[in-house]
Amino acid sequence: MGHYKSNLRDIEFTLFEVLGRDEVLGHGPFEETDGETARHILAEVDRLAREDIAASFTDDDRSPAVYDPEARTVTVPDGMRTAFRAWMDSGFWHVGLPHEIGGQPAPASLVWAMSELVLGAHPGVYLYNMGPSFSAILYRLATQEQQKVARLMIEREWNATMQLTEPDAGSDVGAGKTKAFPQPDGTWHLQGVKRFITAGEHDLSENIVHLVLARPVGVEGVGGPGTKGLSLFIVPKYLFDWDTGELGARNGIYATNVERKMGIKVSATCEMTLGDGEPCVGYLVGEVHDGIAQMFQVIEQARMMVGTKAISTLSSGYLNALEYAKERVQGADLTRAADKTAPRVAITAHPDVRRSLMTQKAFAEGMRALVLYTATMQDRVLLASAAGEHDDMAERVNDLLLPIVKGYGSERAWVLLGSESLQTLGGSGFLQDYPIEQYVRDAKIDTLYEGTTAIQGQDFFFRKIVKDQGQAITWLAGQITEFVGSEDEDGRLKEERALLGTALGEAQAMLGTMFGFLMSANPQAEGTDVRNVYKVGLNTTRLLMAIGDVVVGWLLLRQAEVAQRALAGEVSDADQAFYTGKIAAAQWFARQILPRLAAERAVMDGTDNAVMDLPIEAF
Ligand code: ST9
Repeated sequence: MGHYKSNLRDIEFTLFEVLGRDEVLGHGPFEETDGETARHILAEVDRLAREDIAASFTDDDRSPAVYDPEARTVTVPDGMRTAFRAWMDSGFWHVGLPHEIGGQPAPASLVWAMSELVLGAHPGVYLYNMGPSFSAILYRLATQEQQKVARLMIEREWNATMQLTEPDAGSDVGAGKTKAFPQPDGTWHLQGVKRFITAGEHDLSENIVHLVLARPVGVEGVGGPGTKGLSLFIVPKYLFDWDTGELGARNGIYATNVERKMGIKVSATCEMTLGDGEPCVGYLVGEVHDGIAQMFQVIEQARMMVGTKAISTLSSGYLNALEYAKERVQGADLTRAADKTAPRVAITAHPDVRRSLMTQKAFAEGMRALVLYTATMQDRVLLASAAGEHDDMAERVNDLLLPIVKGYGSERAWVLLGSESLQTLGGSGFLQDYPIEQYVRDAKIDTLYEGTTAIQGQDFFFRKIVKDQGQAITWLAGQITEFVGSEDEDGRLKEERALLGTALGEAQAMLGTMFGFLMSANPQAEGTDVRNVYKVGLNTTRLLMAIGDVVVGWLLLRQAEVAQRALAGEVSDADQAFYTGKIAAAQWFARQILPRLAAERAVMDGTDNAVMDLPIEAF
């Protein structure tokens, strides 16, 4: 048995029974992907993920990609090559891409469900396969001529990278120094060094299309300071014939180092040097110098991907822990602890193990629902766009939820993997005989790349709530309030609804406190102190986590309600257990997790600037 334990039953339950995806599958732009096809795809991807894709996950960690500093090349291990090939040959990566570039349009919810399976089985396969999703974004942003590049990326299976980060420009992308010099033929020559570039160099595809942010030089009106002065360029590894895709000269962009990392070791994290001694040719994306906004279309996909990866890893971590716990016999039942002759029991009999397993289950399944619910907002956006309309609220709610998926999802997953999933195995969890130590190492990056948790917290409050003037958060709170006020069939979830209502109230009060801090920092108002903005900054991550808990608690209860209805009818033994577990997980979360928000609120209420006033020497 491979390391990866998927949960297709829960994916299908969430997609079809809870989120009603049959309503969109097979309709409008998704005509060729109906419900039956979607189920078939999921079953096939699930099998492929567990068997072929997961096969080299461990070996690829132990013998990662090899960098040759002389040739400046990266060779991936054979296992990775085989797993990657299995995914490419399956053709399923076409699902969700537009027709115009050779794809099969499908709802984003289906695509993210598929993504969960691949990311859980072997994140490296996904990280070396950014070409398709980036080509779809490029197609949207490109000129007609450049759209040929997007098509070639699909046709010839070219990989892609996103290049923002530099040695002195990490979270602060606007500090980037890479320059772009205009050329008489309309191209640009780029010069600079990019850092932490995922899959920047490798031997899995004949060409790599790098999407690079750089600052134009010597052109009036563009190239100013900060993120707004950045433009986006297509920078291929090999120049090519834009009509046939035939490769030409090597372009001046090289991997000049590959990092040694704690996790996801198979994914080559490269330092890229551009235009050092030979020209690095780039093509401005579209006809506008609007690099940061363009790049954020890529970043949004990537943030969703990171959250999905983390959550998928937690789910497999939980299921591995569960399997171990069912088999591991240790100690007597607590009721007979004093009796040294009492029979030894499986550790699932021990209360603390039960606590841990149910906590893992509730978070893993609740956060899966969070990912898929967020994806339904993307479905709405796609449907509206196909009808020539614009679903403003779906866009806003998707934007609001992205930092929760990424920031909250990765934090909760990484902590739970270490503190609960690995812990369930006791000392064995620390061994490389089991996959969880690798999961912990591989999942840590999810709280870091694509914007750290601190960045997600700031994005959530300042951009997705304040700049949005609270529109999306008000809509979402309205949905939750409506649910709290409704009744389930037999009143079994009454107490949990009330707990959700209380937690929502705590979160709303926290939001009020944050606005209070912000207003008291307004330099334009009288009697304020600009340093009060620190009080906001001290609490943005807390708010993100609190609202994440409320949304997950709500989605779990929605699932429980569906399970309750199903149990009222005839169900198989397997479904009886499944639905019973869904209700139990929702109740557990409502009773064990949501009440903690009261403490978070109290901590926030008591915020002062003492820690900011402290001289740094006192730390
Ligand atoms: C990295 C590599 O870490 C990791 C590789 C992972 C691999 C990726 C794989 C991807 C796979 C994808 C799979 C797809 C699957 C298929 C799916 C198909 C369905 N939202 O606030 P301002 C824009 S890479 C949107 O003033 P500062 C906006 O244009 C490195 N846009 O910021 C805005 O203008 P305006 C990752 C946003 O103070 C402008 O930026 N690095 C958003 O100038 C300026 O905004 C990072 O993630 C947003 N949330 O700069 C950087 N935010 O306001 C982290 C900003 O007029 N740092 N814009 O609209 C940050 O995010 C900073 O907050 C900052 C600050 C750079 C934005």
